[in-house]
Amino acid sequence: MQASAKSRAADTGAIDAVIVGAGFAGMYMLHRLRGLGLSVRVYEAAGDVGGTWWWNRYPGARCDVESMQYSYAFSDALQQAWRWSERFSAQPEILRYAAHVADKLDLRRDISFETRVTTAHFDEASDRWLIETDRGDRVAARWCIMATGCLSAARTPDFPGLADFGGTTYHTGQWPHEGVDFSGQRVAVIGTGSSGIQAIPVIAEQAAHLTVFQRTPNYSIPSRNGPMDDAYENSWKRDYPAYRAQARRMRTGILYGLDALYGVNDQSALEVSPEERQRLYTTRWAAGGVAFMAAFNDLIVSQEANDTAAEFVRAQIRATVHDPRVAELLAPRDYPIGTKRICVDTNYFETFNRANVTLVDVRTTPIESITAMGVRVGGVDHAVDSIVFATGFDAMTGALNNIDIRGRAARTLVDKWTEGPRTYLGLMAAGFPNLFMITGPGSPSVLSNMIVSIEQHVDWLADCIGHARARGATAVEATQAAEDGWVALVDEVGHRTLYPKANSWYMGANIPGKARVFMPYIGGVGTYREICDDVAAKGYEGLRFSAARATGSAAAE
Ligand code: NA7
Repeated sequence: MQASAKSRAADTGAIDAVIVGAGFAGMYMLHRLRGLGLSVRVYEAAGDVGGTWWWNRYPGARCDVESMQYSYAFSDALQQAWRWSERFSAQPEILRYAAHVADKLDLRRDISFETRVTTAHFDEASDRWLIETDRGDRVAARWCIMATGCLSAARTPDFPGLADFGGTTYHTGQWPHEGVDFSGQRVAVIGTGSSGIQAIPVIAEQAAHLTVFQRTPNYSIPSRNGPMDDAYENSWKRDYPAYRAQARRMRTGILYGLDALYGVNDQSALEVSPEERQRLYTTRWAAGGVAFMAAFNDLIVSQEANDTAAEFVRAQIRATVHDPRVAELLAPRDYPIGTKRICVDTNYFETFNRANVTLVDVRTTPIESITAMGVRVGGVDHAVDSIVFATGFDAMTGALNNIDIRGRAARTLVDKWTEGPRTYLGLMAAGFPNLFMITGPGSPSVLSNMIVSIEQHVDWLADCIGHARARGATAVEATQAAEDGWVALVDEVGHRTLYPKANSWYMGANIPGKARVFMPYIGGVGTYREICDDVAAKGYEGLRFSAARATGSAAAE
């Protein structure tokens, strides 16, 4: 189905809810709010549904959560009917799935595509958000739900000379929809995070020459991707609801396959013999995927335990890459494994054995400038025809801070978050009534299977909004005390792990000047769900419900 035509600027008057974003979060939120009988408008900058999968069309783009688990669970009919073709789905297939869901639920009639929300201002007299878009829409909505994604504000570093480059530049997160043919070209890829690691092997097969500019090497586990096995698919589908329920209780919201062999091993890496450790790592390396990190229960809390896993991966890199100098450059050393987002690849390290691939270390000598001809490092010019920026995103807060959001007393969210994001449960921020974030900072979000976390947030929010409406409240707001308590907990739990040791986007470290705060809640998806359920069961503890002055009702705690 084609995306709808651009909406014309419209003064839509007052509606119940605005949702910003039509990725998996916005789509399901729309479905749930419709179910409550609310009038809803969704604004989406892209040309169709799919969010991150609409934008990230770079070669090799693929999900690192297994296909059988990276899909909606709210409809058994949907999960039974859809068939995935590979163990780990590629971007085009996930996008087709998103479009299929939009068709099935007839979502597009409430979505304005190619429309970016620019401002959201809270009107204290009416308890409504006044929302404007770049197409001139103006609408007043009781509820404003930010389904803006955690990794949606693409970032290209401000390299000197960038404007002078005579070739073509691309960002992995804003890839041209018609695709790019690199045949016969000299290509530069800058960045070796998940996107770079997926794109590099595919581009290397097409380009005449590929030069990879690496600042920080990454730990990457082979995906062992392949066609979907019918028996595996059927075993999931036979008992889908039960497996989904199990996954929701896991730390990451992921069941590591149905084979107990690859589940979470509740042993310390230090309590088994070196031979047994090696055997377990080898088995998981052979099985592929992020279940590698579930080999022991202390890999993210104990440096000593972590060192054993990190050394195992370094040994694999050395065994794979023929040139020992290149292997050493590719072997991460200065941060614990898993504390920067672990990568999952197909032939990444093998790609550096190709004659047409060069690795340039820009850690010791940073990129000096982009010139008309290419990339200059340490006075050496690397001539290229195209540059691919795989340089990541202003993660978790970027998309929110790009909107002019003003809450009570016209305070901006940017101002509130100067020292790092502050939320209650990653869902709301004090002083910003009726503004909800799906998978916001302070929730498990990027540390989890995003669709599991999205469904949990959407269901919780739909219940919360239903609860507010039932009691005649026109405003729901996190109390300052509840927010303070949650921020402290997120910080405390984060610091019980090794995560703060890495300069990661989880910490805001990839954006110059951004506050260094560990942003996601790392207590686990299962634990987090229990906390949220408990909050709701206690009458939404930590939230204040009130009625607008215009209605004459009194505030109700
Ligand atoms: P990431 O993981 O943020 O990776 C960005 C990469 O770009 C990373 O290797 C950076 O090195 C590198 N980078 C950024 N700025 C520069 C400069 N100025 N010079 C050289 N290299 C630079 O983004 P991805 O898109 O790969 O992945 C994001 C998430 O999307 C991923 O984790 C999945 O969840 C999906 P650094 O490590 O900062 O030294």
